[in-house]
Amino acid sequence: PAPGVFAAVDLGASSGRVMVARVGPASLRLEEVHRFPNRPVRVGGTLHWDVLALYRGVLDGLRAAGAAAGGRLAGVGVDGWAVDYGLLDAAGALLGNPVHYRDARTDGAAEKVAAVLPPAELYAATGLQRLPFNTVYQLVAAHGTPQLAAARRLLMIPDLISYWLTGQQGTEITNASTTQLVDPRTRDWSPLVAARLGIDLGLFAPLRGPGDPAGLLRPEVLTEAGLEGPVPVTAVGSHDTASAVVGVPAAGEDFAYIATGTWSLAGLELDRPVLTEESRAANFTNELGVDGTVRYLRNIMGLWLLQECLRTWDAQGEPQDLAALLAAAGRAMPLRSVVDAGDPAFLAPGDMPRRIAEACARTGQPRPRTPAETARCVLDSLALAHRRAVEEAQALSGRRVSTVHIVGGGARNTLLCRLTADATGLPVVAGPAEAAALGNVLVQARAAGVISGGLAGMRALLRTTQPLRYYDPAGDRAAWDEAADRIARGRGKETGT
Ligand code: LFR
Repeated sequence: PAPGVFAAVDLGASSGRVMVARVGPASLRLEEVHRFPNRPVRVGGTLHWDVLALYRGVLDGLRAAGAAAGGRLAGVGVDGWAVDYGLLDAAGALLGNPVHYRDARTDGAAEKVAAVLPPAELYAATGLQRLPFNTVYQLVAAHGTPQLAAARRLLMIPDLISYWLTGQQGTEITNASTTQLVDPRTRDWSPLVAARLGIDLGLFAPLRGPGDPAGLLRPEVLTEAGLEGPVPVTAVGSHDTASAVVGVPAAGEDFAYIATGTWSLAGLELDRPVLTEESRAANFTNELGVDGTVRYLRNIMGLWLLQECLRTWDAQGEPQDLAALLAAAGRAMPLRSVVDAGDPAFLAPGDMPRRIAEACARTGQPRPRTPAETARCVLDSLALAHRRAVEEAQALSGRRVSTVHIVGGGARNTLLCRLTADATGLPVVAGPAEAAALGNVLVQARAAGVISGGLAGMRALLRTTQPLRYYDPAGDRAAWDEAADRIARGRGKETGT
């Protein structure tokens, strides 16, 4: 088969990008052609995504992709963050701006849901971790609003972008699994959960899977992007984390992954869900992956902690240079103060340095005083949360691992990678940073017949074509154990257990 030029649209919480990949059976070259900021907007007390600005960025990106590819693209795929959605009226028009998962409208929704569907039953049916913003909680929070009443269709964000590009509606399964309305055993909707929560499954477009056709770019899009048609759009792992896990360059099965970016998603790839009571208590999720896999993982606050510190320092007139800050953090005293990087207290936007310092003080540790000390606290804490997730995922699933792969933006953060190797006591392979875009184009290329085989083959192609970095564990095990105990004690205190 001839090499093909594919475009990946990858929408992250802090930026969107369009990447062009030249894919052949033994070659894979990725190039970023357009990156645009994703800046949420607060309107009337509600935090929204600026979805038309994102779509503008997608169109500009496709134009840049066309220019890089001589006007001809073999395909386009769209992935993005999970759980959020747009509502359409009966004519297919968007009803309002999609709401951001960090918005406070879901406060108290989990309790409302628990009153009609006990958490143990909900977990047994969906295998999803308890995150305050799961789609079901958003829908329960929106219950009775005129907007939801007027809605005839709900499209997850990547599916909404695909709809605007093609005119065709669908619900891609990897992202559908984050709604908490899908049964991970049948990989289909759970009528039980929907009925108990009064959610109309007719709102959702038919399910489709990674590799399924998702329509053709509309003529107006071709014109705007300067592309020659036809250009097929393919459903990929439209949840960015599903695509990022395809992009993990692992050999064999005994690996853990940490997809790092705004979030750290740390866990294992399994072939069946773990729905035990222990798994629920540990708050592990069973999201659906490409090729029938299950992403067994836990959400950790991730580099959001640092991003939000940077934003705060900026607003306070003390802007920090990231490279200099990370270098200073590398020299700061290790493990002086650490926080629980899984704590939902860090979810909402707002003064992050203060919230971190308060969490340290509450658990009897010194408050970080400088930006470097705060950054060190964040990175040590993330490494500890990575360690805990990797250890618990193994214990709960019975799968042992010998390597940890770090993919996504955090793979560029050498301090985070080194600390994760030290904390887990396992070798870390870092890269690719653009794992989601790579997973996106690999699934497209396979659907187009340019490459063949399963995840193992795609990963072999990544290993031979993408630059990777290796970190061997070093450092003082006892110091990491002691810091992990400090966090566990603090967690016990806060939950009263
Ligand atoms: C990562 C991610 C996570 C999801 C969170 C919210 O970008 O998709 O997997 O839990 O964003 O959608």
